[in-house]
Amino acid sequence: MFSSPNDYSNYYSNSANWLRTSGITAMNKHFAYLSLLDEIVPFNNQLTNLQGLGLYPLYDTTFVDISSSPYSNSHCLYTTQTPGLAILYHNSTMKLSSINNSVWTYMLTSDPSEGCSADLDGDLIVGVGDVLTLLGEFGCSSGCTADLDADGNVTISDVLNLLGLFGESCP
Ligand SMILES: [Ca+2]
Ligand SMILES: [Ca+2]
Repeated sequence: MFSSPNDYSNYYSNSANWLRTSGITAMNKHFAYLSLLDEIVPFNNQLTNLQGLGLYPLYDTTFVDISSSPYSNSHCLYTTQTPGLAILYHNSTMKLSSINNSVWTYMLTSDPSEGCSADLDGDLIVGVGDVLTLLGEFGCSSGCTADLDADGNVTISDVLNLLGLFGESCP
């Protein structure tokens, strides 16, 4: 997600309305990359924004300066890198550095569905909602989203596949 400067409302001391409105993009496809030392949006306000979105505390914050990809599979990343040519800490997440290169590569190339293909409704856990979604597609033979074993059809094999993953949570 790329955000605008008005994500946090000082007047309401809360995240902007549009952040707290549920969207159609699954939460495991959102990533946040913050600067702990941001001079424009204090870190606590940034966290409030992520809470409004639902990303935090679903994912714990991970300090990228002392960890490496895949950052415990967190989607809430932060840094204290000095801004350098970016001048402000507010922009330090975008400066050219090996840390940022690693973080952006992680955010832009990680496949949230990897290892959790059975989470069909994107709530980060394989549960009843996914079973119902799969059953709703039972018998599908083209363009199926619930074709877990990728044989082109949604059959009993996919049901068994899903049940085998039941209860799994997704990074
Ligand atoms: Ca699910
Ligand atoms: Ca199948």
